[in-house]
Amino acid sequence: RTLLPYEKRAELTSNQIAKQLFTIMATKKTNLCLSVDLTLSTKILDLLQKVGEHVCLVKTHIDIIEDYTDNFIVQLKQLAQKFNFLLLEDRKYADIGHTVSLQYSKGLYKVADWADCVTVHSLPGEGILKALNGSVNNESKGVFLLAEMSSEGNLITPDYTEATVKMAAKYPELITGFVCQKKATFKDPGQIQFTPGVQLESSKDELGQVYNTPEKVVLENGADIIVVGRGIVAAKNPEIQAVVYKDTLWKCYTKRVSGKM
Ligand code: UP6
Repeated sequence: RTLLPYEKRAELTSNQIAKQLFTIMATKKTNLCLSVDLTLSTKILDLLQKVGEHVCLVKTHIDIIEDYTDNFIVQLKQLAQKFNFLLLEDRKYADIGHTVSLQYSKGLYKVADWADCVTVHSLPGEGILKALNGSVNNESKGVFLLAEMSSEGNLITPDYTEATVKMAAKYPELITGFVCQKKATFKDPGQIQFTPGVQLESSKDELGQVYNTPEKVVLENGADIIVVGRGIVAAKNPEIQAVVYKDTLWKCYTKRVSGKM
């Protein structure tokens, strides 16, 4: 899986969002996902105006925004179109199927209306995937299922990870990939390894987040889309920093698929 180029893998997936993401990555030459963890909509839109061309995917936590309006979504979608990136709402759904289908499509944020894909915990069992599958009908939507986490002391065990990957195999049209840390976690080349916990230097934050370097996550650990939040948004110049991450991560990817490691 990790030696195949993205454009090949676009042909091997059953999920429309994974196909689009592989294609965007190959076209824009970026496997960087920006996690825009800012709490003001204007700040988010300003930042995306500057870095949109450097990312394949923008990850939101819509429920941390303090001045949310529907117009924010209109503008977010315009930027996504202009710069050719997709939108991932990192909601990490974790309830019974019925509740999740409501959380996904109703409420203030109506995530189903605008997010191309969402993150989901496997913890509640298959019902959560059935619920999302049922809510999306024929639309192209995707799910990144959490198989591992980046934070220290998280309670996910190897058995849980394995059962998560097994569960996903029943929903190939819904599953875009896995939020995970390790190459061995899954084999299907049509699915995307989405890896958070990345900064230029390995380190930790004060609340248990663990950071690995681009080299480690892409070359050793098999990451396909790499999530950077504070490494970019808290930098003095986020625009310059986004380019540094984009170039570094892409170099690691090209080295990986060249087989000369
Ligand atoms: N995230 C992780 N680890 C996981 C899953 N998700 O950090 O296992 C998310 C966080 C945050 C982003 O919710 O939005 O990825 C990482 O941000 P950071 O680069 O600023 O630490």
